[in-house]
Amino acid sequence: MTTELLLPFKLNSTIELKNRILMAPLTRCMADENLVPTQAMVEYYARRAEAGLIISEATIIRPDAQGYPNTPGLFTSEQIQGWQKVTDAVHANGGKIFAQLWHVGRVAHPHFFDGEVLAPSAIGIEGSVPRMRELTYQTPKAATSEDIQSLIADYAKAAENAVEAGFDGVEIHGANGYLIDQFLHYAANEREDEYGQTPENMSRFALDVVDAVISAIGTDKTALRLSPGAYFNMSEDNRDKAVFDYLLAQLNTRQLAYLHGGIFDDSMRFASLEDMTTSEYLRANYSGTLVGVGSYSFESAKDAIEENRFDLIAIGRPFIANPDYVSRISQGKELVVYDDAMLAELI
Ligand code: FNR
Ligand code: 8K6
Repeated sequence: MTTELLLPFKLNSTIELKNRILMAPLTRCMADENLVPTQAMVEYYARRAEAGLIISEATIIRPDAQGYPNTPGLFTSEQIQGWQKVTDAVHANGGKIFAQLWHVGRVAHPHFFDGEVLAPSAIGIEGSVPRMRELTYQTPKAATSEDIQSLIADYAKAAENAVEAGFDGVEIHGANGYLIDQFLHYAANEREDEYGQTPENMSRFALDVVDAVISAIGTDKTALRLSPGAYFNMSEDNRDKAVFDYLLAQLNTRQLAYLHGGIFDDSMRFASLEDMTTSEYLRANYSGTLVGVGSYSFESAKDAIEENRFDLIAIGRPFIANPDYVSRISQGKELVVYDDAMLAELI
């Protein structure tokens, strides 16, 4: 079967992907007690090297970034060495892999680290850590200017660590209600300094992180995920669109490796985005390489790319169920249907 989806795509002058299918970042909570990738994770990623690009599960940049059990890190030498085994195995199988850099902000829980929960403002979320009902979320501390500068520096350091660990680049996790996204939405950001109140100020943290990572590892290796529509741990606000309009205009001047929408179902329309879907809104406002995602099948992704609605597709749950996703769809073979029960082990 020949289709553009299965042909090579140049992200930029230094990175060429062998096809347009990305494995979406998928948290699996399977790292060891020191948040080091295990041998089972090495094999799990190596089995998926047929993807044009694997994006790693979200990987925390420092201890207070953690909100779920056993999520891997990229801040100790042991973690860097653990990831080196993953990237070596993916490369040995002819694949490429980016690390997704993560700080959960107010979704963190001090059960996992010593210290405070940091966020743009002291606005908590309801509920508790998934599958750990006794760990209810706390009201975070509004980050001080010094906290913000140290967070930015730690994203850059984690990006350097990723390159040291052999990753081909990084995707900054700016989506899904976590730290960077919290700065971008009025529901979580009530700051009165240069990081709040206006679209320009609310975009500043995201842009500072992007620029610090670009300075550390170069623009060709730097990508970003954004969720312009608030949908996860966050409420929608019609003022948010102006923030993303501003942010995307700024990102258009930066030549990122790609921009990736964060959404579970890209047919969902957002009132706060004038009734557009995530990919429609990003395509209309962002001029660089765009990755679509969210409940796509091979067929619907093929149509979307032929219709120029985005350039690359990220596939999540089907990749959990089918390590050989790319072979199966290229050969027209049936896919194993994803089930949440599959999250219990790494196949
Ligand atoms: C996710 N998703 C996700 N997103 C992200 O940016 N970082 C992450 O670590 C995770 N983790 C994660 C775990 C699990 C179990 C699921 C199901 C999803 C979201 C994921 O990248 C993707 O956007 C969605 O799964 C939608 O794509 P599919 O699954 O419909 O192809
Ligand atoms: C987004 C990161 C979540 C990390 C937790 C991993 C385990 C949760 C598995 C549940 C998968 C179901 C996906 C549906 C979530 C809907 C969110 C809007």
